[in-house]
Amino acid sequence: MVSADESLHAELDQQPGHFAAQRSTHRLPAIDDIEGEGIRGTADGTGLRIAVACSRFNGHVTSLLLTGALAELDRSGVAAADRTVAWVPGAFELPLAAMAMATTRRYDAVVCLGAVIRGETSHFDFVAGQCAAGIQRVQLDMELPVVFGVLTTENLDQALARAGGGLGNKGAEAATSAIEMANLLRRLALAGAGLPSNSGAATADATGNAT
Ligand code: INI
Repeated sequence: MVSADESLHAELDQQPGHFAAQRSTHRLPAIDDIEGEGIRGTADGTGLRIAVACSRFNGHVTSLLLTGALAELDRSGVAAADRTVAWVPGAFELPLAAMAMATTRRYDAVVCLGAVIRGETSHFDFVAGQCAAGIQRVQLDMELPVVFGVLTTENLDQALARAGGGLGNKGAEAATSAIEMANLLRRLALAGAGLPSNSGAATADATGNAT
């Protein structure tokens, strides 16, 4: 049985230059494979400073997300000295840790990693909902990319599939998104499109590269 997601990818793969290269490890298309007009954040992490907040709850899943995220930061050129990993008890605590790290203005983006797996109570809904809302709030309030690398699944198998199993690694995707958004914000600032108060973040030259 082919899922709607898989058939969408199959359809997009028919288009020249689109998507196929990145499918084996990521479910996001590679930024370089998107054609046409528009301002984009590059996938180059050189010079970027990235914070990661990771939940200990469901740690056998979140440690896989973290491994994926760190490997992706390495691959993208983010130096080990330019990243910080902070552990929190559960996904509910991710927004506060993200806020604390964003407040330092030392980072170009924050990646939040967690795994909320539905149990038999409504706890899942509160934890997942407040985690997502809190992360979005930090991102908008702090005018800094704060990426939602939190799995919200019905069961453990679904979580493992998205933590380096058959459906890629959401932690790696989150790292990719953080780099892209950090670079995009630099370019938008250069283009005069706003976020003037984010002055504590690293500066960039006309290409969006770190200076
Ligand atoms: N935290 C998670 O990260 N994932 C879960 O699946 C989860 N469930 O299901 O309970 C969970 N709960 C803990 C929560 O995040 C807080 O740490 C706790 O409530 C203390 O504030």
